[in-house]
Amino acid sequence: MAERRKRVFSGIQPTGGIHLGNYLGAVRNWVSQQDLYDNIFCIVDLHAMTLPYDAKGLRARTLELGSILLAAGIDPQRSILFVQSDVREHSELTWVLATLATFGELSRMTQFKEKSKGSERVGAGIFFYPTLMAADILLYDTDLVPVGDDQKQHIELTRDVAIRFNSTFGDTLVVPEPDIKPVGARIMSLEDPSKKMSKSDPSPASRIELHDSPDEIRRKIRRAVTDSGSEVRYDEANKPAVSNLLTIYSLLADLPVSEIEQRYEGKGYGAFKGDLADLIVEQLAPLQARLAELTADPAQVMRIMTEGAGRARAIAAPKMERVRAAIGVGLPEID
Ligand code: ATP
Ligand code: LTN
Repeated sequence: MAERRKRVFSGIQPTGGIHLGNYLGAVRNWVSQQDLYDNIFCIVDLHAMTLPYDAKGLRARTLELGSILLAAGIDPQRSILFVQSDVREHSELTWVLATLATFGELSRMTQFKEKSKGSERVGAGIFFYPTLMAADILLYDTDLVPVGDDQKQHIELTRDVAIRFNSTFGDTLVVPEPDIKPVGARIMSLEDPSKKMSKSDPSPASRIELHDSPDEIRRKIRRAVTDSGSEVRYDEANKPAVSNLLTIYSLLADLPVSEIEQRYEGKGYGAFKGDLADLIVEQLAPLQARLAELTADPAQVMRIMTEGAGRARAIAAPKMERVRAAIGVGLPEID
């Protein structure tokens, strides 16, 4: 008998367009691995509520992100694509997991510490963020979670909570593994190579967005910080900015870094950056063309995601029933 294909689950927040870090660290891998696994991808709108946000624009951003993911190559024939809040079981399981995660564990999350730093009023949502993410993953018997490096700690917590659930209530939840690639899992800011490229960076010049025009892409790459010297060489410790640009080049051109170093030997940063900008423009062009088509047909995108929610619910609802039985809530079954 054929072995069950591994189940992949991952999520992305509708907090704005997506950038080259999201694409190279996560989305591109989701797309390229679609044939290998049984895939579920989720637009996590409930997570987007954990920091102050504009409620009036959230639905539009959710739809836009759906179009971007489809344009990037998520194929509804091979993957389920849906919106988190459409499947109510995510919220229900979050509560259960919140009773198992400890205050100490959640307080130690780097993302919580960073995102709550300096705010006067810290909503409890950002504190419980990892239990919602754990619920996303555990509802679908997920084996593998493809993400960027920044999510590693949240997946560790998910594993710990699943193991705790199983030892308290009996074997119910599948303990997932992270899938973090050795290259591209942490693309850095174009303005400060000590920080990751991020949607929440106030400076748009720090990131390339997937819908940036060719002019914007060329300008951002031209202005991207470089290191002292003029050699195009990979050296994370001494040349973090150039190393980041080399990583981007290598992933987009599908060439080893050593070959790119050779190609630009003695040529300096200018030629390298010009070609890198051309490469980004060229690689994003087909995606942008598909995005324009999908944006013109929102009904199609909505249909795909509504159908995706139905397929997701068909997995999540019976799973939640098993969790309810294991934890003992509700009335006894009569036989
Ligand atoms: P923010 O930086 O504002 O917290 P984000 O850019 O991390 O937001 P998410 O929706 O939280 O966006 O992330 C979606 C996916 O992209 C996750 O798998 C995350 O690990 C990955 N990712 C985010 N930033 C990077 C980056 N700079 N390099 C590689 N992967 C990244
Ligand atoms: N926290 C993730 C987004 C996310 C996610 C998930 C990723 C929410 N739920 C489940 C993988 C699996 C982030 O990228 N910031």
